[in-house]
Amino acid sequence: MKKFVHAPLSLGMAFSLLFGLSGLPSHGYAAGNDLLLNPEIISGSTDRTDSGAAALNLGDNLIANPGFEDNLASWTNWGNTSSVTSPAFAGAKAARIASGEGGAGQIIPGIPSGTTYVLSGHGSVSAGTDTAIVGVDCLDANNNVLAKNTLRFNQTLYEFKSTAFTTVPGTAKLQVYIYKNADSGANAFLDDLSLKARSGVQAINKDVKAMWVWQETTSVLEDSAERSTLFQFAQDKGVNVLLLAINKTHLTTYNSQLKQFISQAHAKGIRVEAVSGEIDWGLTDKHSVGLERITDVITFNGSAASNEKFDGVHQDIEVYRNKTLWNDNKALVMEQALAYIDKAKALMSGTGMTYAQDIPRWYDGPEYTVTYNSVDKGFYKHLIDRLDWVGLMDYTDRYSDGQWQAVRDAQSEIDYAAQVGKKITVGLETIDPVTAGGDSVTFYEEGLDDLDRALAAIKAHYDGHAGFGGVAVHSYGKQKGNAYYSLPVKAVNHY
Ligand SMILES: [Ca+2]
Ligand SMILES: [Ca+2]
Repeated sequence: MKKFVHAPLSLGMAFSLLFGLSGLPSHGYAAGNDLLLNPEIISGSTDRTDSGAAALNLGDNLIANPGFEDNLASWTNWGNTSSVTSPAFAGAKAARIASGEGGAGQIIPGIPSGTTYVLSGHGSVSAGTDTAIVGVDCLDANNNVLAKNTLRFNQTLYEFKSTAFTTVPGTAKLQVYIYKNADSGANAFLDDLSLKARSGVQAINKDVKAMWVWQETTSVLEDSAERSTLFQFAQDKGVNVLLLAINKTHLTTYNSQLKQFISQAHAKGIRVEAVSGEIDWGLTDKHSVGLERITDVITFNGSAASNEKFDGVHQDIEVYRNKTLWNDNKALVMEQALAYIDKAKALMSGTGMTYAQDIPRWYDGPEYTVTYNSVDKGFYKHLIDRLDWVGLMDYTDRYSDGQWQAVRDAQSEIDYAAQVGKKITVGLETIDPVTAGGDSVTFYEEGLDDLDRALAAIKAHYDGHAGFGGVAVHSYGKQKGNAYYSLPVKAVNHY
């Protein structure tokens, strides 16, 4: 049963708890920055959604009829394959490969060599002794197979998997296929497949899948095995934006490791943003603390080669959590939080990085309006106006009336973002219910199957919406064992 609890738990709360429990240091503080005292710099009016850095994207889906909604149209049936209505992952239909060996394929011509593609899809089996496979072969002009890449599924509920590969020399075509060996005679199910060309580093657009990484930063900088584990996990889950918690030590003591980490991520098409934030950084007397962190990142980027630079600064400053001040005078707190962003944007101007913050899903409520710069409107609108993009903490596992609540709760923010040329990235929560502040906040008990359905529903609902900047998952959580990294395929299925 879902609890219908209004629980505005924050990233920061989870962050503080995680750091507190792990005994890791919080962010270092230091004195203010004189740059910000120059009023000419504090314009706050310049919108820069395009950082000017290598901004990249995925191409169109090259697979025809990728969700089997048109049965097996465009697919060549290699045997034992049909379309079924249950279990479908998305839409009304999926492909089933019945007991015995079988599969279906399609050939995509006009493929250059040396190009990177991302293959992803959802798969399941009727018995875990069998394996459902989605594959893509590099073919030469004569249909000889030059290289193979596969995704393998062994769970009885749908899983999402992803991999990236680069076409080998001589490639002229790709053959994408679904397949099952004879094995145990179980059924394999495949749905919602995708094959897209990738170039450069992920931009903030509908193809984003972001993931916050909090307490693992030091270990992934120090330990090559931990770093490989993170990169492999990102590839498997299709994560192409890492929101990496960064403190002063990471920028200085681990300077060379951090540069190496970023360049390795970029080589995989992954965007990397430097995350920091405390709840009081939005208050006037603490503005200098948050701004100093931005300056530290700008300094770091200034000493880095082009492929070693952060792509953005991302701050998690949830001013509503200054509870006494917030309850006493919300308008004042909101004004100070907006003034902070104006200073931050001025500081970021010309750096080539984006500036983003995370906001809770309920900021669009009618009680959160404020007059700022003589304009009276919703706090969330003022925020979206100023930020290059926004991570929406759309933390609810609720499903009713045929839709995920998270889809509905992102609508007004995404609609407004489209009006002002910004992007909203819709985040879901996976950390344990105790840390999250309630089981209805997180997909922890529901597991991967429901999480992936909710993520897919968000992408499907907002596909093509100008204000949609993809999805996000909070958070990696390997070190604590309480979040995405260790999320089971299914604990309790609420769907
Ligand atoms: Ca489908
Ligand atoms: Ca839950």
